[in-house]
Amino acid sequence: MIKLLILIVTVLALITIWRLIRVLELVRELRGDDEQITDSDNRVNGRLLLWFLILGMAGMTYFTLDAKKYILPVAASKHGELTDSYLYFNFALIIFVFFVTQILLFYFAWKYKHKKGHKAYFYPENHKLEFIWTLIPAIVLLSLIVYGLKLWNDITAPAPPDAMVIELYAKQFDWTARYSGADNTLGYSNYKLITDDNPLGVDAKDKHSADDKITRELHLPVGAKILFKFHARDVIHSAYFPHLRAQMNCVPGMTTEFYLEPTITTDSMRLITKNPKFDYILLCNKICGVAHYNMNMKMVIESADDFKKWYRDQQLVFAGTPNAGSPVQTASVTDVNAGGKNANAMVSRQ
Ligand SMILES: [Cu+2]
Repeated sequence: MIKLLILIVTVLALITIWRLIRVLELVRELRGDDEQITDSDNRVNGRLLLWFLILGMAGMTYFTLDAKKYILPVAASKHGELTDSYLYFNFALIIFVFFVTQILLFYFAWKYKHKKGHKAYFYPENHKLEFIWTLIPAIVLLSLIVYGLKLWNDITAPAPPDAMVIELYAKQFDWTARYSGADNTLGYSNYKLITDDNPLGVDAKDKHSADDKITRELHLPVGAKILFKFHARDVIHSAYFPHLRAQMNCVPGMTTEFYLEPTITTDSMRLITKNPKFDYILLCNKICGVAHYNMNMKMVIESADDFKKWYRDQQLVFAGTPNAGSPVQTASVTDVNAGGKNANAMVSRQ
């Protein structure tokens, strides 16, 4: 109620000011003043522009520095350090150009305000000047684009063959990880093989499936080379690792990949962020349905020894089934290939 009253008072005040200005204008007209804007008006406006510059710059600097608390901590992956430095270089450049252009803009508006008897110098063109101010931004932007493309190429380059393969499986509304085990090869999977006991549709017939392990938490050994293979069951999801500066879409019917190397353990990151409760997180970054906001998985980056200990205790994909290693009852991959039109595309051969 108070808010509404404040709003009404503000609107009424604005209307009053507007009407007052109109009255003053009419008085001036009746007096027959033809000089609408005087030198003193220009001086006041010039000074106001300078104050706008100073207060605006101060405010912008203060709020930008204050917003630092919202940005992510240091990147925890090898390529993340590169993308961050590229981003910060861009920020520095933009801020520099912003300050130079805005200071000149408002300074000139103040310095060259209209004075009685002064006439503006007519200066329509200068080809040399135009050439310089076109060439310099063009060179800067081109180098940024070329370097950015090179960076993108490096980030998305194929993973080395010894990278540890982990599947990330997205569905409404959770994540499941599947580790490929000692053979470092994920067993076949197909959506037609999905049952309550086999939520990822892993084919038990495939010999590579035998040592695959399914987990509800994502653990990564620090410094290891990791190749993620992404799958989705229902709609498009997006695997987003904010602290690793990585994101990849998970698309039903196809395998997408992302290669990365984590560089900072959870424990070290807790010290860096001075937050003893800090945890890495994997989020879904595509609005995939009503519980999208809640689609996440805890991620732990730890030493190789701690990882081994944790991994030993994880369940094999077919550990719970009585005939572990035998064909899944619903369908085999051969049936699926014979029956389904697009089934081949759904089978992910690793
Ligand atoms: Cu999702």
